[in-house]
Amino acid sequence: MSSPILVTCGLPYANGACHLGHLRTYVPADIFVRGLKKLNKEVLFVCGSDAHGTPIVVNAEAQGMTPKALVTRYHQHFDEVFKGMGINFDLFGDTDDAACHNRTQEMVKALMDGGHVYPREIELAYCPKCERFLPDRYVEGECPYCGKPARGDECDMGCGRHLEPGEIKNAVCKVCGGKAQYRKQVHYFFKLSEFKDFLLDYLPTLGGTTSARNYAIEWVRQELKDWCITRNMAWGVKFPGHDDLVVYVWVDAPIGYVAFTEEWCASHGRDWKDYWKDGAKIIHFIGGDIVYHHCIFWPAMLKGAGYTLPSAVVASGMLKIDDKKFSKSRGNVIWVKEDYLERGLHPDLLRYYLASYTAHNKEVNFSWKIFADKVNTELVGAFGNFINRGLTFTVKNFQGRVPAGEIDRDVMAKIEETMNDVVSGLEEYEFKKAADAVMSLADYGNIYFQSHEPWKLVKTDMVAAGAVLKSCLQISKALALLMEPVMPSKMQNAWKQLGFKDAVADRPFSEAINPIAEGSLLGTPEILFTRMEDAAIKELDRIFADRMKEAEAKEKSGVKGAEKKGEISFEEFSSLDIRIGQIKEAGAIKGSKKLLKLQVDIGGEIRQVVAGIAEAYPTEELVGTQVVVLVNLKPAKLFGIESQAMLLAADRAGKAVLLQPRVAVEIGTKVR
Ligand code: B3M
Ligand code: ZN
Repeated sequence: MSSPILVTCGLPYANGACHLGHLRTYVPADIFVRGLKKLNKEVLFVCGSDAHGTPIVVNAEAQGMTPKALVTRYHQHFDEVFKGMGINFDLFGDTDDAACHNRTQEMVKALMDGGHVYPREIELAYCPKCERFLPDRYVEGECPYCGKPARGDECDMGCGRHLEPGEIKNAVCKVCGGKAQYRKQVHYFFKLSEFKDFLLDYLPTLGGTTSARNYAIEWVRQELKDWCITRNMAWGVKFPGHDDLVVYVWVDAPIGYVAFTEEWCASHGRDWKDYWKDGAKIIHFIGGDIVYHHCIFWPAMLKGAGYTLPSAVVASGMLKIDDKKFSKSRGNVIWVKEDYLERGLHPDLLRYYLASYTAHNKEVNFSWKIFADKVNTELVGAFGNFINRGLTFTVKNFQGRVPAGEIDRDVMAKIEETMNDVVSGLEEYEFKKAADAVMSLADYGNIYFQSHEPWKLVKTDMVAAGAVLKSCLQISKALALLMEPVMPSKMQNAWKQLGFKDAVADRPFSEAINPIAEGSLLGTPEILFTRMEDAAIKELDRIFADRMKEAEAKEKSGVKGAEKKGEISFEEFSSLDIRIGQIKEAGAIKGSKKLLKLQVDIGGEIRQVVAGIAEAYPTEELVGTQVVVLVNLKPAKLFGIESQAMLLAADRAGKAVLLQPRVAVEIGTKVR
């Protein structure tokens, strides 16, 4: 047997729900693995949750949970969604597994023993108020290269560079909002610069998508700085010999690939070294934004520690929704569980969309409209229709059995050509090529059926009719076999309708040119794909549009800005004079749609207040209501009118909601 193949997918951060952008990598990888199995290859497919790193710690803190609890929650979520989408990992692990801790320590020690790691004193952002160092996402500031606002480890709004610890300028602590200082500390560096020649030799031999390889070569040619691999945190994999340090998340995350292989091998009586020490074929599927880590850091680490190098890195293009850049905060997102699976939409439809929309390294645009068009025209109109016509016609006229006769030679040739295109599509990581080839076989089938007019032949020449239908059934058999990697569950259904009792997933592609047996009993024809009606598309579009609107309103009302602020003392709080007041008069302000001029009784004294509540309350409703008033705010002029206090309000979908005491109290009562 040829050497085994290991396929991995980039590890999702266990820090948020699965969205459509994630599937852009996982679905094609699953298609690829299913295809390899149909070529009788021995293939192992692993992935897992990325459990470490500062975003998880920051997020867990904000939600009042432990990082472990947060990771467990999202780990289960991803596991469930992947299964729901028919993505069948042999193992879906978690980088906080013991196996990952052990393997990481092992590899880091190997790198240290090999002289590839050294300590160096650097200046790091430190928050004197929180009394801690501020790794990665704990700090925000300015990019030292382009000056744009940046996060501790990444210039995400500017030039996109990876930032090394201490590089960020004008650092501010994300926890308390205070200005950070820079303090000296010893950290450990991986001598990446020493691997320049190795990488320049290795990268041209790396398979996968060309753009990934070329980017990486370009970066290596330009600059290769040593890489700081330790962080001051408690959550993560301990750096050997230093209890106060963990390794940077991008060290242990890819090591997860090795650890998951070990875990699978341990429970299957196999040796993980067959994969990672003895030159198996290792193929990484990743998002296009993490090429640097997989083509530069990772091969250098593997080389330094003496492990098998990846043979291919397959990077997917990004995903847009309605031609707009995907963005969670802007609501431009489709959640796989909530918006798709839980609405009863079939996973295979989305799998087909993602595979067939465009080349793997290009950007996919998703919209419900295109989705419905693809389903209705390609899957219902062409593919499903063809299989159904041949089957129902045979069942009706040939007692549900495969008729006798020779299969048309042209049909066999077309099937063989399709099979070759599917295989070369998979080999080239061009999943669109594979899906399109099968779809064109369905088109060919429809034309074949139409032009041979079996509905006429059954009246004049049953033998000829039988031969035509047998050829059609052969095409259907090929369609089910060749499309199985893309639409596994729908094709299992088609397979059953064709009378097969086993799993289509277990049959090789080559079965497509094995003639369907004369006289064998067909199953009961049923509709494979159903039309997406306009009403359903409208509803999906509405949900999406509402989410965008809600996000926009949130943005305006500053809910996003309601992150933790710095602590204040009780004395500082007490310096606010907040009282219960009562609105006595309310009137419009000329030229402003939003503002009202109010006279508010704050307990024996009337204050004039300008408040942005015109869109939320009609003036007549306001008079007589009790409100919460900040009395000692410095007066300000709005639209030329002096405002001598401020009403407290919350925000709901962009509109003000006034705060009120739960029961009426005496006017002027102090709020404390
Ligand atoms: N957890 C997710 C990302 O950056 C990151 C991938 C790790 S792969 C070893 O897309
Ligand atoms: Zn920058």
